[in-house]
Amino acid sequence: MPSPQLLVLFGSQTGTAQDVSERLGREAQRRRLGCRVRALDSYPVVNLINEPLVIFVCATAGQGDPPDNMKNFWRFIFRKNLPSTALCQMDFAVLGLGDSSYAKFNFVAKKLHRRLLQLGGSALLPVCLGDDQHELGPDAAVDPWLRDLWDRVLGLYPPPPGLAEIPPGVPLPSKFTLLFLQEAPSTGSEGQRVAHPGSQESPSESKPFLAPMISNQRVTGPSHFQDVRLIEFDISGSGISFAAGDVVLIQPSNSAAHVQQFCRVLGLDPDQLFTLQPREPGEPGLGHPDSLPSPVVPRRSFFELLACLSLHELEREKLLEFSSAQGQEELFEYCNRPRRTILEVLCDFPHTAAAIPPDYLLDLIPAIRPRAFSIASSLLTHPSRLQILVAVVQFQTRLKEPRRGLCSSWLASLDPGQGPVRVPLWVRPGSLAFPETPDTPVIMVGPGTGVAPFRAAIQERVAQGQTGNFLFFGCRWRDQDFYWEAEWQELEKRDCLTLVPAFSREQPPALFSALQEQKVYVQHRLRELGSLVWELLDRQGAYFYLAGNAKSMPADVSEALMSIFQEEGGLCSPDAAAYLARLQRTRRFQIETWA
Ligand code: 2AM
Repeated sequence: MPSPQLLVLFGSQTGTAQDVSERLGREAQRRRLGCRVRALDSYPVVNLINEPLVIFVCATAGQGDPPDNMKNFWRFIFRKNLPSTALCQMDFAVLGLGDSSYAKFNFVAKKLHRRLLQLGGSALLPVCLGDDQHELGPDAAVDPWLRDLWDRVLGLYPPPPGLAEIPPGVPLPSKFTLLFLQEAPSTGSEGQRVAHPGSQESPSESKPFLAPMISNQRVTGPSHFQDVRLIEFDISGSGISFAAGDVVLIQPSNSAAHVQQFCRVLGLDPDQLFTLQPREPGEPGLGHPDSLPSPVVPRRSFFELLACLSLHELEREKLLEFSSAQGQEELFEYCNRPRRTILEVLCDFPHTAAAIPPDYLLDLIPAIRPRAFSIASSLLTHPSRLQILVAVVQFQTRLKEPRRGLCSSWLASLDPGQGPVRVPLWVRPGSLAFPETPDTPVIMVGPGTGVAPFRAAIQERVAQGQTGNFLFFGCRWRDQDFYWEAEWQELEKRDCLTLVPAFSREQPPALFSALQEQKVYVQHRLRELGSLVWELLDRQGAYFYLAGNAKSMPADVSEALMSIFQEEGGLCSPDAAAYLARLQRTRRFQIETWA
């Protein structure tokens, strides 16, 4: 094993940072450098003091936050008592992945770079600022940075004499070995991977709880454009507990139709059980083809490996083009823009697909990531139950076949009326926290499925006798997508809730089609009730919450608040901005948005 061993540590939210890290691992292997690739939180951070060479690959999530799988590392590395020489033996480089349309662009990578310098580390290169907004995606910044990185690393640690680089067209050995099975393992890895009712441990990603689905009900009217589901799970005996604002993570599966198609294109027998065993300990293994991941947009690394494995001249040529630096624009047009799935790409390269050695499947295709949903019910009103509100994601691209969200479509397809259905899930704290005092008012703004966490909060607060619950809810039509209307009315009758609805499409049709601004949104209702909002915030110390679709709604609502502060509070514009910033700093203004 060549020395020193390179360590690549990643913090990844959507999988891009992991993908780039794995690419680094492959490039190291081609250069005959020993390399380990690990998620930051699965690496024992105290061992960093012995590492000579570390590349950190970090995404920045939402509002400048570190991704979930580096949160523990993040807390540790910023401890005040770490000596300034802690990492003086380490050469490091930080590769950031971010989105320049967010204010805190690559915040995590920049802050980490500074911190590693403070702790005595030596930077091999300036921090790399990968940008999702770049028309060629993050690779536009990552490619040249990686070239510089390898120059620096090989300058410091030249490869052993006589060992040439493995050229790009030659496949690296697969990370897994294939083992055919006669029958499903009863106590194998799959059996141990689920949390059993009554177990002491609370369910987690490595041990999800298989929750029985109790109901799956469409809550939008028949003529509504969107299929939205209220889904209820039984969590009795799971050890799962949660409070308002928490989120549930759900591990979806591929649809049976996709699995069948996948097996067909690859020439796999769907009834043949096999397992892929990691050559190195620490890699996850998978069993039945049902577990194979599917509709995600394949990345460049996928094309690189596919090109190496292809035996068909024409297909190989095209795949090589897609995996080259010059081919990135074309790859973007082919793959990212229409959001083509791995399965569709495999169908486009049938000769290559049919010849993929099965032991390469997990090198080629990433595991399906769990999806997070705001919990929409409270244990105080629905003991042993967990409810979510799911909009079934469906959109049209230039491809004829409509694009479907993997998790929401899978959930929608499950019908507990036809027989028992179990869904792997676990919960984690969300970013919303509600005041515990009995009479602090809360103003909640949640258009569409953004109302989900507020239903949990309202149920919890009403059950605890907390007063001052104000909900601004936005939907298109009173009779199509007004979730939980009867429940809200009941609470209003009991004086437990003030509901302010905003119907965006109930204006006279002539006016509506002529004037977009005739739409009534939650921010319009906020402005209308500006003096009440100001009174609640400024005099009564209210908390303000915002949840929902991340597009322009959060900015529009913040703008409405700013004008309320000016009109009702008499503040000038900079003071209104400072007022809003103070609310955010003191956690009296909290946001949870999703794409
Ligand atoms: P629309 O679809 O009629 O434009 C839930 O999706 C509700 O949020 C719908 O009534 C939707 O209206 C509305 N909505 C869309 N964009 C919004 C924005 N920028 N701010 C507030 N509400 C918005």
